[in-house]
Amino acid sequence: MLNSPTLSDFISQKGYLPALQSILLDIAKVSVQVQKTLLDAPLGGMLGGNAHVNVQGEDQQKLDAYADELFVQGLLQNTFLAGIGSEERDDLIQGSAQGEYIAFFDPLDGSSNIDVNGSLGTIFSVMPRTQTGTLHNEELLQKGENQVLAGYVLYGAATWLVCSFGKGVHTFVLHTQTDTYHLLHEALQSPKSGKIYSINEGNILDCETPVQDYVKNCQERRYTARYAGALVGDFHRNLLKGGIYLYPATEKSPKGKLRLLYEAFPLAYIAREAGATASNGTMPILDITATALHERTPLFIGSVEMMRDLGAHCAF
Ligand code: AHM
Ligand code: MG
Repeated sequence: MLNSPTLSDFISQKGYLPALQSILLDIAKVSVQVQKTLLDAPLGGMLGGNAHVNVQGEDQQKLDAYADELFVQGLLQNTFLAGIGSEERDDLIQGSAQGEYIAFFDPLDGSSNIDVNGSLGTIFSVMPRTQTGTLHNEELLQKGENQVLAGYVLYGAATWLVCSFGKGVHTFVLHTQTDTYHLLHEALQSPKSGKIYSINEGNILDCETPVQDYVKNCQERRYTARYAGALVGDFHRNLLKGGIYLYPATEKSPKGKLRLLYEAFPLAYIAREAGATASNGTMPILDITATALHERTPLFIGSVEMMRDLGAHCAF
């Protein structure tokens, strides 16, 4: 398998825009640091909270803050980036005024898995700028379809980097002896249908009736329920095997829990490029125009036939 191309060689051979190649390679480089940090975290006193509540109103974990710092510092050096938006930061961070792109991050997704050695992830999205000079907040108010690069890193039993430049989805696996990612799948296609549904069923009584009906339908069909409490892991499994992930609006989170710019947009982009699809229950995720950095959205994402079945129960 080590004969397969490295991430760097592969994206260079594909001829993607040099600026985007450079941004992705920097993300990959930081993800290796994050992976090493995760491996040593339990013995290094890095588990648990840091007594800080982030802008989301969520208890920040030490590793949330650490991963955020690694990505922000690592990516701010990239002069193609005019700024960075992160789940852990209140506002956009200014980068190079000459930069032509903005990067959005969920530096460490699945925070509730940190202390139990469950799977974790990093989600990233890159958008072009709409103005020049100093980065303005209104530049993040773009549609998901404007993304030019998106993906995620899954820190599981192995570390995978999954990305798309808008021409198919490619997966890479980290070789830990050399700290290099190597190609595993080129132009990955997700199954058109599947039998896995992923939802926090503890919330089911707080979901709208069409979502309850759909989940009941999955149970009647004897589908398999799988929910890790970590979006990247759940999405990745369903992408490979065929399945659907649902995080609807609930009484507790009337606008949904997940964030549009750095969770829903990038995963919807990957889904589209792999032949799957994503919706907020009313419209395709990639057609939504963001209105704020930390905007939340309901998210339904997965295999096209399962999404079609869900549509029979919901208004989309
Ligand atoms: P995080 O980015 O702070 O980790 O929150 C997002 C996570 C997702 O990874 C996961 O799918 C979801 O929240 C789980 O939420 P819940 O515990 O409500 O089921
Ligand atoms: Mg997250």
